Amino acid sequence: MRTKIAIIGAGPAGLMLAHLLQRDGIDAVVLESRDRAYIEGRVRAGVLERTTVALLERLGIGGRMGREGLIHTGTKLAIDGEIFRIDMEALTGGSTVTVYGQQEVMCDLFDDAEARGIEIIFGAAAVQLHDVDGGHPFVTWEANGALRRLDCEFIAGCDGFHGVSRACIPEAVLKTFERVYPFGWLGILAEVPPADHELIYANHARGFALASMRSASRSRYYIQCPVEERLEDWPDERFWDEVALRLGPEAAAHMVRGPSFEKSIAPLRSFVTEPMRHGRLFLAGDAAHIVPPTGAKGLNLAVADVIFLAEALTDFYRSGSVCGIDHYSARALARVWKAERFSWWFTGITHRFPAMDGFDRKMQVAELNYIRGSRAAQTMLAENYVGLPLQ
Ligand code: FAS
Ligand code: PHB
Repeated sequence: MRTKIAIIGAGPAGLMLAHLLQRDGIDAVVLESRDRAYIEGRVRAGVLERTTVALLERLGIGGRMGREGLIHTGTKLAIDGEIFRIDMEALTGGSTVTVYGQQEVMCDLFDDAEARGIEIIFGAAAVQLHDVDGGHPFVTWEANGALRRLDCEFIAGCDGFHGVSRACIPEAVLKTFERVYPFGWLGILAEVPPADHELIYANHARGFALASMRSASRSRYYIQCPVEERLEDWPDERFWDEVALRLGPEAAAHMVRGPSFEKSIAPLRSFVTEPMRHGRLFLAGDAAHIVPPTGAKGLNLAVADVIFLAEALTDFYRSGSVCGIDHYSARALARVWKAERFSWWFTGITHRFPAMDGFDRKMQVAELNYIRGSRAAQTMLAENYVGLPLQ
């Protein structure tokens, strides 16, 4: 087989890139190790920045999001149960976010990929990248016991944190930056109306909690928990009691309890790889960087990466210019580091760190109270949360 761009991974990064390249008439083939049902089954992101929403609309894939997505003009923070609102729309000159689950985004991307003839090879096992820093890159994989080969001109490594692409950049070239947080997020999905029509990020002496949703009848809640925590130690009732405590009486009074149909623990990490390009290999999304989900940036960063990458590749195929390709890594990393800083900062003022003492806690509360009373501080939070402009 031969194509121009071999895309490894059919998550948000890989599929969005495939749609962008297809729109620009650039051949690409997506290689994915799992099947569609597995990818659509992963809960993950819930908040879409304006740039992600705009891209889905530009690609003509925003119909269902437009009908079912929830536009949020603000978000809420709570300090030991005292809730205050950040009017993001007013503070950013009209920008909002859209609550629309990653599962729904993936379903829409797959539906339209089929309709547009985008080639996705599912179940591609043992994917290997070859000659990424030479002139003739190619990818091999196993399917039904046979070795398959795809010759290409460039490879887009969109295979997530645990993929194979990043390891193809020689250690002498690759620099990684990491912060592993001493806690995780225990999250549930339940078919109950949300406690509030907006998200509530709660800092509490017992630890962080987040009240989110997927629709007016489906809620997503998270509490901070020790990384080694076991799911079996958290029957629904204990979870609901704890999240009610941390959200505080005002939100708890509106909280509807019900059986969870999904429950999982996610570790929290900040991670960045530099550079995001090596030879003819480009990394995008979680393959190159991870943010703690506090800032709701992971999926949105993956989308920004592939917007930059598609622009660079389209420019190359249309004009022969390598300018975009050569600047892709620096351009993407400039945005990545700002999102890393915001996600790290927002995690720092909302979570309970095991090593914290009384003074640290007072600093957190003082910073949150400063935000409560300062338009400047709220503006900083709001403009980062809705998504910084693409540059
Ligand atoms: P993905 O990991 O999504 O996709 C990579 C794909 O590559 C997968 O389908 C995988 O099967 C495939 N693959 C892996 N190895 C392969 C191989 N060797 N060969 C072929 N294919 C391979 N982000 C937000 O923006 N907002 C949020 O609210 C938010 N909440 C989150 C909550 C949780 C609990 C978690 C865990 C994440 C959250 N995120 C959030 C981040 C999340 O959305 C990721 O950033 C996003 O899925 C990244 O997309 P990709 O880079 O495409 O990677
Ligand atoms: C979610 O709804 O899953 C969600 C929302 C906001 C975050 C993280 C996760 O910051």
